[in-house]
Amino acid sequence: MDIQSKIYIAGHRGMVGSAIKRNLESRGYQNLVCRTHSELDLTNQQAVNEFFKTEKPEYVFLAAAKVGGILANSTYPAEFIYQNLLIEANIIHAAYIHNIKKLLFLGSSCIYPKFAPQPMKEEYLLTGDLEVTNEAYAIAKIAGIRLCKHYNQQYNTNFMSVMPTNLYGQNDNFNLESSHVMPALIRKFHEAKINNISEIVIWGTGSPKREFLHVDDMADACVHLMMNYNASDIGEFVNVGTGKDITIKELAELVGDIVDYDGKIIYDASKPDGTPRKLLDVSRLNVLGWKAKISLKDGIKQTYEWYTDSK
Ligand code: GFB
Repeated sequence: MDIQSKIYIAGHRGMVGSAIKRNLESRGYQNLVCRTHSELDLTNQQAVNEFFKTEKPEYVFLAAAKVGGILANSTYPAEFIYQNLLIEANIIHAAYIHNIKKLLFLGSSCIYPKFAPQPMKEEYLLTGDLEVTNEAYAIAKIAGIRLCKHYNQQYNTNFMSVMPTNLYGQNDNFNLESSHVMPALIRKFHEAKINNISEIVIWGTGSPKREFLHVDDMADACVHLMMNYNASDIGEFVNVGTGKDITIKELAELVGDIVDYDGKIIYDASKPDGTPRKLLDVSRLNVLGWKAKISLKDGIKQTYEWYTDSK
């Protein structure tokens, strides 16, 4: 990928796509192609083909997806599987038809079995049953990985996949019904603090463990892999995470400290916990020369500042 390369970022307005765009721009890449949802509907095969035919991108970051937290995933499984399958199939097939030089597909750590041994190595894919709350999304993401693998196998394409752990950062979704836990906690603590509310309610038991990676680190890993490797160098896909996890209770206490809220935390066990633990084994990524740089504390501080500034 040289500095003049024409690069398409699918999903450039989302949390991950916008971070990839910032990262590429900071490295001097200027020939970036982006389309908003209203300009290009990625679930429309004909529109996607027309776009690739006209624009002829050389490199593709496939960061467009329908995403959400545990409640959105379990309430709208049909939308999660249908939309994600269409987006992936349309872009990956068009990338093949139009001879794209390299594509990077973003999956998710929920592709692993619910009770996979921890930390989870890439080879644990499809070794057990999935977590029910996000099975639909996980199946779509597994299909994306296998599309890349089988197009490489049959057509000799250069399509790579990465599996991010739970991400957070600027441009995240802070809607309490559809968000992931990090933005939900930042918002709940902030609103409780400014409205002098003495207790906040968070979902589940607080005992599940999660690994959190700042989206600027995620974007940096994606660009590092695109710049330096081909699909044949990295195995079927690469996990991207920090290698460290914490309980939701510990996370709530940390966010409470950063927001400076000293009220009580109540756990609503009628809400789902989801998978008990999902910690990625990041040794393959480390061997490929990349490690996370942003500490959890700094990342949450930065996200909290962004959230209050953007209001
Ligand atoms: O981030 P989250 O929605 O998704 O929830 P998953 C993580 C944990 O935080 C769960 C708890 O145990 C939740 O019960 N939690 C506590 C909360 N309070 C809240 C709250 O106010 N909001 C939310 N959202 N959670 C998602 C998958 O799973 O992870 C997706 O559904 C995707 O498919 C994504 O893979 C990365 O980590 O459980």
